[in-house]
Amino acid sequence: MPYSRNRLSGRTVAFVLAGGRGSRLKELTNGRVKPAVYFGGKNRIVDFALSNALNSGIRKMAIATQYKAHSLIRHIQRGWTFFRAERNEFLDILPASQRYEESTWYRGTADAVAQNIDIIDSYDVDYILILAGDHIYKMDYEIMIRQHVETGADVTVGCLTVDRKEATAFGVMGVDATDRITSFLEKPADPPTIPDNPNKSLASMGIYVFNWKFLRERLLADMEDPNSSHDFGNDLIPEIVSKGKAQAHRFTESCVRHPEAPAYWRDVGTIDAYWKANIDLTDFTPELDLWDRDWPIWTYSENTPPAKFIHDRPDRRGSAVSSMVSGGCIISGTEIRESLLFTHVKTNSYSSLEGAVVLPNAYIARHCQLKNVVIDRGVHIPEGLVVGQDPEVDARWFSVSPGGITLITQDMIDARARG
Ligand code: ADQ
Ligand code: ADP
Repeated sequence: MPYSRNRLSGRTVAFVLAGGRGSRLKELTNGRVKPAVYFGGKNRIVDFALSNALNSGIRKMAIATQYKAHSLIRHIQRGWTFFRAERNEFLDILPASQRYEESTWYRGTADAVAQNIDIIDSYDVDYILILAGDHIYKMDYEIMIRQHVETGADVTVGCLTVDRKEATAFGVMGVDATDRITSFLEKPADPPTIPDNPNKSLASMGIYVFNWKFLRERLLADMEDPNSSHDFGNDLIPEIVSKGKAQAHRFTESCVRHPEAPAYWRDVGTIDAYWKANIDLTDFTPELDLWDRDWPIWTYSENTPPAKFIHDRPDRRGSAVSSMVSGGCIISGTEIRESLLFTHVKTNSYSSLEGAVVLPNAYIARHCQLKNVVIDRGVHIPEGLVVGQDPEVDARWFSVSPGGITLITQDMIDARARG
C-alpha cells in the first residue's frame, strides 16, 4: 500500500462540481462558468476548492463540467499540473458527455457523479469528497474526512452558521447534541434556526463526504427514480437524513486561518458579493489571507514583468494606494485607490480608479473616472468615460447592481459607442 494511504486524504477522491452557470453573476458568466470567473488578482474561483484539496493531501481529483466549460478547462490544463501519473495521481476533467443516455446531460449534481460511476470505480478509493467549485474559503478536508470515519456516518455534510434571512439560499439543517443531522430542508422559504439564536441558521456548504461504496448504491437507486431531480441537496441528503446516519461537520473545526481571525467562507454569487470579496482583499488586514505560504492558493500564473507605475510629470501621477496591482500592469499617470487590478491591465494619464475590480488585459484610456466598478477581461474603456457618479446615467449602458456596483463588459461599451 503506498505511503499516502496512511492519511485518509490518500484514500479519497475529491469530486468537484463545476457545471452550473452562476447566473446571478450576470454578464460575467456569459462566456464562462462561475468557477472559471477571475478572483483575487491571479486566481479563478475554482482554485480555492482545488487548492484546499491539494493542500489537504488529496492527489486524486475529478471535475465535472457542463455549462460553457472552455475557459475552465483551459485554466485547468494550463495551471493544474501538480499530479504525477507515476504515483497514480490525477485531475480528471469529466465534461457531460451523454454517457448513459443520448438525450440528457448531467441532470443534477448527483447525476454528475452517477454518470461517472465506472470511472470513479477505477480510482480505487474508499471515500469521495464532493465539493462545489464556486466558493471562496480555505479548509483542511483531512479533518472533515477523519470526523466522517470516526463517527461512522453514511454522509458528513460541511456546515456553517449564517444569518437566518440568508439561509433561504442554502440547504438548512437541524442537529442534535452530537451534531447528528435530524432534519434537512433545501432552500426553505422559512428557515429553521439554531436553538440558542433565533437569528441564525445552520447551512450546508454543499460539501459532502461519503464512503464510495455507500454513495455508489444510493446513486444507482436514484438514477432509476422518476420522481428525483438527481440533486444532492434536494434528493439524496434529505433521504439519508431520514433513513440513515447523516452527520454535520462544523467549518470552524477545519477552516484554515490565524487563531484570532474569523472563519472565512464566501459564495461570491452576485456582483455585489463578488465586488466586495475582491475589494476586501485591499483592507489593512483582510479576513481572507492569500499571503499564507503554508496554504497557498495555486493557479495558472502568466509569466509577467512586475507592475510598472509611470509618474513622470506633476500632472501625470501614476500611483496606487490600498490596492493590489498584478504583474504585467502598466499604470501610466492614473491615480488608483482601494482597487484590485488583475494581470496585464494598462491605464493611462489623467484617469482615476476607486473601488475598481479590473479583470486581466483591460485597457483604460485617458481622462476616465471609474468608481465602484467591475470591468470584464479585455474591455477597452474609451477616453473620458465617467462611471459611479450618477447611477441613472450608468444604468443606460451598463449593469448596475442593487448595491450600486457597475459591471462593464465589452458588449456594453460597443452598444454605447453605437448609440
Ligand atoms: P446551490 O448553491 O443551489 O445549492 P447547485 O446549483 O446545486 O448549488 O450547485 C452546486 C455545485 O454543483 C456548483 O458548483 C455548480 O457549478 C455545480 N453544478 C450544478 N449543476 C451541475 C450539473 N448539472 N453538472 C455538474 N455540476 C453542476 C447547493 C446545495 C445546498 C447548499 C449550497 C451551498 O444543494 O444545500 O446549501 O449548495 O452553496
Ligand atoms: P499616457 O497615455 O498615460 O499618457 P503612454 O501610453 O504614452 O501614457 O505611456 C506612458 C509611459 O508608459 C511610456 O513612456 C512608457 O514608459 C510606459 N509604457 C507604455 N506602454 C508600455 C509598454 N507596452 N511597455 C513598457 N512600457 C510602456
